[in-house]
Amino acid sequence: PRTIYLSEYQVPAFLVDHVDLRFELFEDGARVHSTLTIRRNPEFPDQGEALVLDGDSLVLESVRMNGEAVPENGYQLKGEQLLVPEVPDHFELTVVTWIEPQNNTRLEGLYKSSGMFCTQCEAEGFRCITFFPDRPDVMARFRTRIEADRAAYPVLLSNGNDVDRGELVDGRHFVTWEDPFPKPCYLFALVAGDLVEKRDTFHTCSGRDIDLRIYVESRNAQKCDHAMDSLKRSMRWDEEVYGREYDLDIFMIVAVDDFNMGAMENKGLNIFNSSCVLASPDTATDAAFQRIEAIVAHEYFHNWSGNRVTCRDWFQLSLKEGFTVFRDAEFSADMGSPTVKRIEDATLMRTAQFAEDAGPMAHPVRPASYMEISNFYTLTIYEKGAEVVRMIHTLLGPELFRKGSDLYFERHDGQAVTTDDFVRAMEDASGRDLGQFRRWYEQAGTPVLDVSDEYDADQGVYRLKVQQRIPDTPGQTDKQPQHIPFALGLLGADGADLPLALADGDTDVPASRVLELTEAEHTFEFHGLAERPVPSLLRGFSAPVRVHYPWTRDQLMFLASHDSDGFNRWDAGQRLAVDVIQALEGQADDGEVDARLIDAYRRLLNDATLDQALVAKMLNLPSLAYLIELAKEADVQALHRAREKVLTTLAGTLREDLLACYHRNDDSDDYQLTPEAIARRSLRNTALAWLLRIDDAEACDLARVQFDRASNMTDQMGALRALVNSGFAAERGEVLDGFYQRWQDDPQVVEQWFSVQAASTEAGHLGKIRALLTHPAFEWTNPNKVRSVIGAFAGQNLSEFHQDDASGYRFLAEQVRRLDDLNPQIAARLVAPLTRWRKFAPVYREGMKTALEMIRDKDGLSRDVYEVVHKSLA
Ligand code: HT7
Ligand code: ZN
Repeated sequence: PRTIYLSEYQVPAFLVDHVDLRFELFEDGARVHSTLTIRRNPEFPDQGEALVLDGDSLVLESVRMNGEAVPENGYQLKGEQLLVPEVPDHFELTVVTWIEPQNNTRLEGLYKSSGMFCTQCEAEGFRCITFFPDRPDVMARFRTRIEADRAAYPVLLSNGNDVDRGELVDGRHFVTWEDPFPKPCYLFALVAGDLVEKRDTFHTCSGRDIDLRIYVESRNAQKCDHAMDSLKRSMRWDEEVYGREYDLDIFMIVAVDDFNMGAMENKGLNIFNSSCVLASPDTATDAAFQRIEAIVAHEYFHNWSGNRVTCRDWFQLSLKEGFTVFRDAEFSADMGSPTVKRIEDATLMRTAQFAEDAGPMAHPVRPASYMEISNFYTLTIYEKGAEVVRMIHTLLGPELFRKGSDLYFERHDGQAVTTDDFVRAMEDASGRDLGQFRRWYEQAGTPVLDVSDEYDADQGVYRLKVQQRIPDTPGQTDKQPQHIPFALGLLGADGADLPLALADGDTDVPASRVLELTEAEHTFEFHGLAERPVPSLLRGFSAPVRVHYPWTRDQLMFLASHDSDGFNRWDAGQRLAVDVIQALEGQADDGEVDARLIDAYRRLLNDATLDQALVAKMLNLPSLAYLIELAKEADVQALHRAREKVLTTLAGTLREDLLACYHRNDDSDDYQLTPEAIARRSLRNTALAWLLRIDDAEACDLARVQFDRASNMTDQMGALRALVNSGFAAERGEVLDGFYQRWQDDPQVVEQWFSVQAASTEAGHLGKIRALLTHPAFEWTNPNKVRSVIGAFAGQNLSEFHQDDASGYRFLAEQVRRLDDLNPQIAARLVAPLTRWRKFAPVYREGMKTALEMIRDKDGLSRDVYEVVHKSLA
């Protein structure tokens, strides 16, 4: 496969002003009539250039130019592209193609899901529908007529407003949609199906009424309220926080069961993976409710950050994704607990994005090259990209940031632009120079901050030395220092924040500061300190960096109970637990768990004055994935044993406290989604899970009762998961069977049922995972089911996946080879757990590498999987 480079970007040779589409939808295929109004781009250097349109898996039926048939020697099919050598400066081109949505298992372009037609055009799916310059900087106005059988497809949707509808012969009908906003073709959408409509209205800040509609299969009609409420909250929030009003008169969401990602922000017609939109308390967990709110918001926010202002090319993907993730994170923080949201985001960064940034697929937030763009919908583009925007927000402050975003939207409305344009708007609005800051977009890898300190008691001066280094990544060495906002505080012996005076005699000094790191090394002095402070570093995870500082366990205990920054309290607890686990790694079974950790957990469990949402997070031990990420050469089984030792010691020692915590948080009220209620359920289910790790009989009874009586899925799933991960084999079998019997007709719940088993730590597991693949509810063509079994096993069940006989790796390789023929995007994503083979201890490494080679050697490997495997083995 060819590598595409950012440095080769050229403006498009032709622009498309208007697209007129007519879809004839049938059971054995679809005929697409496309009329493009095209003109040469005056900015393109060669005004004699041939017209080249992208295509993929299309059967070409006819080509007409300005209404006249183009003879077969007047165009060429070159590879998958349609080339028309002789074209005037302005013309209309009509192309008719035949496609087979019913056979489309890649789920790119037009495909069928549960009997309905739907589309996914980002990044390069539109070319699977018709020939087109499939690149985001070609923006056109679309008019779309959909024709289909009325009985089977009563609902026909596309972008914009419906402007015409009527009956056709043979029981068919049509609807025509017109989108007044020019858009790139990746935002095109079409849906045809037998769907029910849930309606609501949103009254905008300027007094317009927007017609809101969610379309779902009739069996899901009762599961739309949360998404609708989330949508209205998002619309209000975007008006209030960013001054962004919705622009069309109608906004639609459609739920589809087969979808490669979470959702898609098509203009006025968002298409969602069912699991990211449908929820009711009895079928969706708290986490699912929160995810739905965040994804609904994310897609809605794209209407401005992505659709009104879009990307010039796919190297700029983080322009829309990083900014929009930042926006949805702030929204979620405002809707719930900001500290908890920050902990969740930082955990994802530190566990998974840092791993990506240290692996063979590492790339900058603005990549310089790719083979297959679908592989670049990564944590780096999304999450690190959001952290980069957050740092601009931190450096500028909220007012100047808002000025910058206003300027960005105003300056670039209707344009396809670059991350550099975004930064420039921020600079121009604030007067700040972000020249060095731009390195965050260009340099891959996670910066490391080595921090050391000294205290001069005579002068009352505390000195903090901070050195930054950025590790090498594929194709990048000798990196330059980055501009890093480094938030910190200093704690006195009483646990209170000390004033941070940078010079003697400073008055009115803050208790927390954002220092700006720009050099490879800085030394900061803090004056007027009568005692040696305990540093609270990188408060709020103010930058996506690793911080190394030699905290003692006592200091960490102290920070975990006193830091005024909630995030750093949690972080101190995590660091303490990591230190204890790492120290136990490789020790014989009789290694002691530090009593201070047990004391810290006892206090957390019993102090009802603490913020319970934070306590619920602090109780979670660092995950095995995080411990692997921190290791130089990960011995997964040794880390797992050490972590289990800590967990079971805590559970055994704190049994009474856990039972008390469980009963104290008994939640018989109606289901509520407040941070307090979520924390109660989380605490209660954590207590249950821990007690079942030590096979506590009383807890087993509690879990059985909770499972039977739960009025919400969080509690039912909490009990199920705890039992599935316990040694109570009979109970485990019973609840799994009972759960399936009850929920077998609900695909979203069945997905959860699959993943709780695939992620279970029950020993001798692979046979059971294989059995799940032959279960009647498992579907190879449904990405959610594939993720819930294969993805959950390889991505979450690390102690079972990493076996020294390499069986887990061979299993994954087999499934990837099989999936590659069905859905390359999903296959490529599943390879991820193997890509970091170099990071693991030798006993694992060879097996992982061999599994990658097994995949590499498959005939007809897709470009998607080829890129991941070859880069991993390079
Ligand atoms: N912008 C959307 C990306 C997306 C996507 C990309 C590749 C393949 C399938 C896909 N489905 C959706 C999602 C988002 O970030 O909002
Ligand atoms: Zn997005």
